[in-house]
Amino acid sequence: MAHAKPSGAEIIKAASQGLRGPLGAELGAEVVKGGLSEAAYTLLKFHGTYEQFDRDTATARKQAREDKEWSFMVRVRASAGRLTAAQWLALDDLAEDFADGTLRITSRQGVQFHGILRENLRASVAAINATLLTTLAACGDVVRNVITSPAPRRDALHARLEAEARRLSDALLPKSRAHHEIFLGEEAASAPEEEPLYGPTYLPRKFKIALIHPDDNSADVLANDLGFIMHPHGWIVTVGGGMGMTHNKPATFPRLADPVALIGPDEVLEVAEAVVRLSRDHGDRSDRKHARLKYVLAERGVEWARTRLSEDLGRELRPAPPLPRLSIPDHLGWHPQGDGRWWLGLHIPSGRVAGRLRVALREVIERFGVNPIATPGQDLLLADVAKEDRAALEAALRANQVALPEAFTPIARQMMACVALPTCGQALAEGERVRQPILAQLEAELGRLGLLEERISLRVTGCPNGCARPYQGDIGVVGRAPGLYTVFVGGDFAGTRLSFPLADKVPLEAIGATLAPLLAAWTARRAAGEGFGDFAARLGPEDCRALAGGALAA
Ligand code: SRM
Ligand code: SF4
Repeated sequence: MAHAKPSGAEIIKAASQGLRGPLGAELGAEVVKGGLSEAAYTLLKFHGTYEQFDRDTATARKQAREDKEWSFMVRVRASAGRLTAAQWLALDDLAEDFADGTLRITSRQGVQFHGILRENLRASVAAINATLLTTLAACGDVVRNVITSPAPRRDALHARLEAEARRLSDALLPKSRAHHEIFLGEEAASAPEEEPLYGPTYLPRKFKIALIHPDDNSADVLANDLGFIMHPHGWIVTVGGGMGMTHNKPATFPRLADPVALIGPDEVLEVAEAVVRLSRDHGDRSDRKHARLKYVLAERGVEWARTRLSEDLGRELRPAPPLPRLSIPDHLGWHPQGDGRWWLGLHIPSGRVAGRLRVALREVIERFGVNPIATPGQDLLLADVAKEDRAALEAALRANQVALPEAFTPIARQMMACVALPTCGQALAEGERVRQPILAQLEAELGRLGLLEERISLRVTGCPNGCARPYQGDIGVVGRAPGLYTVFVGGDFAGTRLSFPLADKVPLEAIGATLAPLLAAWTARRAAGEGFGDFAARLGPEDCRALAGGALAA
């Protein structure tokens, strides 16, 4: 496809000599004032880190003619969210020694640190690498951390999902040794390495992969550029999902991936590489807001994609069968793993591990040697608990005032909220920090209607980029401007249908009241077992908006 002038990021990548550019020099230089150059900022993402500044203090500091408070967010690529006890303890040390004293479980089974100062960045990345984890390709225009079912069920199905996720995550890493040179002290290469899959300019945009079994879509497979859904004859390949959009720019939109092909059980890596090449060669490199593979699929269609992939692979790909029914089980609380051991799923509000929760997790992970698993819902599963340790582990958590899952309402347990302010440079409104007030409003409305025990998904983001996947699920609350949100409804709990906007520019404190009439209509008129999102979708946008409009006017 012929495209217009390449975007600035493309020019930076092309000149970077395999993701090096000015990084080594700038990170080594003594910092006087200001942030990194644009090239260094752009390339740093591929190494798993973003330069940020504290948005809470920026305005006052500017008025006082002081520099912003610069620091780095560092993202750990934890394939399939799996960590060992030793890795968690090392990450916990890092949170204390170099970051803001918190760890942040992400919506893609990763772990983030915030507030790392430039002088500690290399040491932080090296410390992560020393735990046999990496930050390489945790961000940037490459294949990101591959996600899957977090459940540590010790059966062939889950073993396969985990193994494929790890294999893809490792195999699709960039080949450049720039990361090892810049962060890990490896001797510089005489020439940039070949990137047989990515090529010298890597991908037009980020690229995300999930693998699931239909009985566990907690990874929201259809939000990914590429998905693999287990099928009795192999895998259904889904292509072209993504959440990001910009308010009032209809050319940008969230999209669920299409089922494109049915492949054999052992073709996952080969097909993944072909889909990566599809994105590499056909994604729009002139406009980063139009560069994701979802726009290629939206414009060219499924048949076109399957034909291109078949040509690339040199064999005809079978069309995909209709998607099976997907569902999302509850991973929180105690569950037998099937090997005599148990896991305890803990709800971590917004994934933020801080204060006494951090202390308690450290204590139980150290004492009982349990292995943590980050979930795609920003929660944490403690795996491999011996039966005889269950009571003591629970008591240790309770002694530290850690809220166990039963302390949360179903809507709280399912809730996600993105990071947003003060670190995220893209935030238009608060996310994580308004999780509690938004939840409290919804809980109050649900309580009034006798619906508190209902399973409803609620996802909050500080901007339309969609980091907590707000356009899937029952209710999405998306930052519009400080204190104002767009409220979405009509998606489904299982993540197979996109929602629609119910009301725009809703003040933070009116979110519950805006949803109240629709929730009331749901109790009165729902079909047996009908979820909130399903009901809203059945009613349709117009009727839903009429109900919400009345509430807003009141
Ligand atoms: Fe995200 C950008 C945080 C999952 C879509 N995301 C960002 C940045 C790096 C902001 C920036 O560009 O300056 C955020 C860092 C904030 C901070 O201070 O930490 C950020 N995204 C996150 C996390 C931490 C949210 C969370 O609260 O858990 C998630 C990290 C996942 C990980 O471990 O890799 C996170 N981001 C997602 C998801 C969910 C998913 O992948 O399942 C999405 C929607 C799916 C998708 O990709 O379409 C998502 N993030 C975006 C976008 C929009 C991309 C687009 O196509 O338009 C951006 C902005 C961008 O890329 O330009 C973005
Ligand atoms: Fe930042 Fe927006 Fe992502 Fe929230 S959704 S973390 S505000 S980019």
